[in-house]
Amino acid sequence: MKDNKNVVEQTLAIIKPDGIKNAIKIIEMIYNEGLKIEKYEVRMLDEEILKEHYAHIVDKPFYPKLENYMLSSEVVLMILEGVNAVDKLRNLMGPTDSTKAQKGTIRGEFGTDITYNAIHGSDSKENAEIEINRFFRQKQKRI
Ligand code: IDP
Ligand code: MG
Repeated sequence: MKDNKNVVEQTLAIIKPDGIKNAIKIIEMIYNEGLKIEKYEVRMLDEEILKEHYAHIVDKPFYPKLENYMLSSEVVLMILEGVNAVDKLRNLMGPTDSTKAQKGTIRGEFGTDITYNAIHGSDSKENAEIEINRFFRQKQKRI
């Protein structure tokens, strides 16, 4: 075990519109990985929060398709907690392109391709904090 790796931390997961119908199975996989849901909310996202969340790819040609997809139904936003939660969730998700994701990963089981890939997970501890704040605390701050 590497130093400083065995710490309880939080990460943000989003069950995307195509993942909703398998949400129970996805949550089961998350719990089997030793992570738990600290908080969750089912809601529609909007263009503004998506442009912020996907700022790193907002200028890509595929962005409009991604935005339509993410607006096509409600999503499940979850703060997950556990030892090494960020890496654990990313490993459990599999790679962005679902066709390259192994069976037993969430994208391997429930994703379709590189766009429709069932789940989002923060890619670093730093981004996890930013994303948790974006999706769960921003609303309260605006009041
Ligand atoms: P990640 O979700 O695995 O972290 P990112 O590169 O952060 O991948 O991209 C965010 C989301 O944008 C992906 O999950 C996927 O839905 C979509 N996406 C990423 N790259 C492509 C692409 O090349 N074509 C179409 N959609 C993409
Ligand atoms: Mg990403």
